[in-house]
Amino acid sequence: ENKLPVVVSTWNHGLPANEAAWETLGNGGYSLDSVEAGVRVPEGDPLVITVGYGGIPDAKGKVTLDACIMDEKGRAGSVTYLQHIKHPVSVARLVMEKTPHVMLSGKGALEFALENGFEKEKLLTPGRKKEWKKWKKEKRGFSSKINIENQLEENHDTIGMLAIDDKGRLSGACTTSGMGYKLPGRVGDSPIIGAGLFVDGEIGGAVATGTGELVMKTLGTFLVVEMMRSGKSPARACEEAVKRIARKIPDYQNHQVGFLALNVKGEYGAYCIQPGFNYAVKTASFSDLVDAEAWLK
Ligand code: SD4
Repeated sequence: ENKLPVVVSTWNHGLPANEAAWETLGNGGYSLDSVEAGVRVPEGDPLVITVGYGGIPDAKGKVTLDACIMDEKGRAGSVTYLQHIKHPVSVARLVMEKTPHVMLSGKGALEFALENGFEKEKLLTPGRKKEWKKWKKEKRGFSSKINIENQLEENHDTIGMLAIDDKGRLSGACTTSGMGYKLPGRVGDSPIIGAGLFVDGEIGGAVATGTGELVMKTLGTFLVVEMMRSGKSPARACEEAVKRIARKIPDYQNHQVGFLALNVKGEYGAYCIQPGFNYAVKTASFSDLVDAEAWLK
């Protein structure tokens, strides 16, 4: 039985994102086009408060975005600290395809986007602005710790997406507004190749979500792909990356990190620190949300 194509992506907002990806993937299209189209859905949705337009701002009230993309040939593009652009993943793709570089940051990334026809938009929505003002007034400060009661401060909803098309080409994308109320200038794991996303077209790919600092310190998705290279299933490879965090980072119990992986056979799996991380899967015969296994029960 042919398992391809397959698309997987993080969290509930992965469901509509997968649907958008499937328009390409289900019609014999290229996985790179499908992941870009897929993650553009939460980027453009103001109700998704952790990605793109309508994302939670930094401590100064600025929405600053991180995104990256990687294809089956190992090509990669990334933007960090990008402001005013609704679809950072598409800018990341242009960095990959039109420049000799991998990563553009801040003002340079914005200039590059504007020169390539992207429009400057206001990304801070009235709702997010109101909450940011309240946060400032209450002097609550920044916390990346897991907070089950207050979803707004939990901040764990980056979208990472991996897809393999019917020709066996595997691509991935990751895009986020980062941790809410972060220090201005902070960049997380999401735009860093090998941290928030890694793809090896001969093996598989992985994406990360959660407290980016933990993922950056362990180069989580690179590790997941290397574990799959050495023969582990996607879920067991993700488990190894979570265990690495547990071994190396003293207060990891206060944080959430989830890894999601897909291999070139179309097999997928996930693992996270805390219960509560889920992901969306779509194949020709299946579309649903799946709860990831957790290290802490
Ligand atoms: C970051 N990993 O910037 C991102 C945050 C997030 O789901 O929301 N992840 O650290």
